Amino acid sequence: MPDRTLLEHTNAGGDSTGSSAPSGAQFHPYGIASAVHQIRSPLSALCDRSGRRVGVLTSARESDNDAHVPSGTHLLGTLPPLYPEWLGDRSFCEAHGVRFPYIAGEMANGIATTRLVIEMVRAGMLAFFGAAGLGPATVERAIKTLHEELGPRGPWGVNLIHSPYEPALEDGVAEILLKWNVPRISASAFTALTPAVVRCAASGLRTDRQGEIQRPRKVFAKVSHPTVAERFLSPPPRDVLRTLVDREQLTPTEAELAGKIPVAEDITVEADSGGHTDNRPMSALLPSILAMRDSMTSSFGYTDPIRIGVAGGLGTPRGVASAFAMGAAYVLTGTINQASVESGLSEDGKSMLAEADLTDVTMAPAADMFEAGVQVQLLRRGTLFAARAKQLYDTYRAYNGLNEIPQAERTDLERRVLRSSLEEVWNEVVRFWHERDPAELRRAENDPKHAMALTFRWYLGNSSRWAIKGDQRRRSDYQIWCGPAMGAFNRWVSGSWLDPLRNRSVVQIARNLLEGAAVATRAHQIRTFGAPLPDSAGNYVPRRLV
Ligand code: FMN
Repeated sequence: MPDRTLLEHTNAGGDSTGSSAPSGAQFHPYGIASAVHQIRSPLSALCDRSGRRVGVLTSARESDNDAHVPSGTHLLGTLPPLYPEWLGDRSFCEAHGVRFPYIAGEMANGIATTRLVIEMVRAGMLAFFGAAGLGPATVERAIKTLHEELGPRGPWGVNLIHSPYEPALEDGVAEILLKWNVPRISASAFTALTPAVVRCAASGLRTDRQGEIQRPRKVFAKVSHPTVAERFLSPPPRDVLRTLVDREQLTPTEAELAGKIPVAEDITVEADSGGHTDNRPMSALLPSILAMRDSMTSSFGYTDPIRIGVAGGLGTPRGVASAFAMGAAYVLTGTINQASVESGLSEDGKSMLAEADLTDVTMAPAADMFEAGVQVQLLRRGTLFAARAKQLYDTYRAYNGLNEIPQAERTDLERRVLRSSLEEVWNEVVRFWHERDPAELRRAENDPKHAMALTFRWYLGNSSRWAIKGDQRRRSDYQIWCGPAMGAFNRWVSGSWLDPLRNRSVVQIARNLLEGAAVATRAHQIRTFGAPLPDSAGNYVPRRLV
């Protein structure tokens, strides 16, 4: 456990007011720890005459430190003020008109609500509305709200998720994003570049008077694999551009300009995260993609910077600090925002997340790519969803149709998992797909295995909705996407101001993470001078930040 007394003492030194009480030289570990938290003041490292004791001196101005070096000590070096705003790549804040290099990521089915996006943008951060899984009409309503509340050009965005099984849906959402000229689009789950995502990146491209290519909107790409990163770091494939010109969805000029620039200039590298994830460690993935960015920038001769951000596993200030230290231009969080006041998840679901520890997560079959065996990471504690979804997947693998399932297994599925007869579920499946895409039903008529997949996907799709609605009758079936960041976050905030769910606004979560990341960064800087820091000096206790 961190030393709370020390933390309360040290936290008192730095806050968002920018206070910078001048103080004398500190050689005692507790005094040094206190100086660590005065991140907005310059800090000098000193050495005594023996050359063995290292201490620090903080003051309002860097020049003061030079003037006040106590006799008998000499200056090792001076650190400038450190603001959370400066942790990432300055070009990120400039390009997107935000104060902080921080994004609240999209969460499907509107769990990342319009309210969540609005709060983040008003606090100087970027956020994406969770459009995946929603019908085009709902997505359009949300865009209208964001337009009205935040203006047409504000730093808000919407997710465009690749839908390999429903290409018409992907095209339909892209059409709406373009119709409303949504200023930022987060493209995710793409393995190859589809016409929909290329159209979003290229439509409206033009040159200004200086001949520079101007983008009317910015596409972010979320990637967890180097080959996908490579596609977004390249100009779009020629054949896709040609198709779009033939369909009159791009002009020849737009296609020509698109051929000179990368599809995306903001690439979010996603490590082990909640929801869809390859469970890759950030420390392996990020350096590889940073190197790829550098070599592709040089080989294509790009002149504008390409920013690489990081998502996955971020739930503590030290985690965020490590992402920036590794070279992330910005950070993006997901899981921890699902338990925020503004999230669309039910209060019941949020309270389950608040109980989660690091290892209370598991992988289970995904609703959208069930047949392909794709899995998502989700909460294990307090719900039996993962075990039940795996049972459905095993059954799907074992038989060619519902009729082949032996009676005992069928009864077990109906009683324990579906809690409905297979016939009742099938009737609901027919109603749903009749509205959404009747072609699925036609396919199921001729393919009993597909009919079985649709039936089982009924459970996987509804289990998310039960969690969102907080349907107590199906509590043990809640499907709540969640990564290890949740447990890390809960441990960090335990007993602090951010512990109660009512205080976990998405903005306070972000501001505290960034403030704490600046403290952790400062502690690291001071450590490199050889100052005797107490172990917990870089810890930060959450508080209400204004
Ligand atoms: N990412 C997407 O690109 N599209 C989504 O629809 C989507 N839905 C999500 C829903 C939930 C409940 C969660 C927890 C994550 C979702 N994500 C989605 C991923 C997040 O946007 C973000 O990239 C990820 O959560 C970051 O990792 P973390 O969970 O460790 O914070």
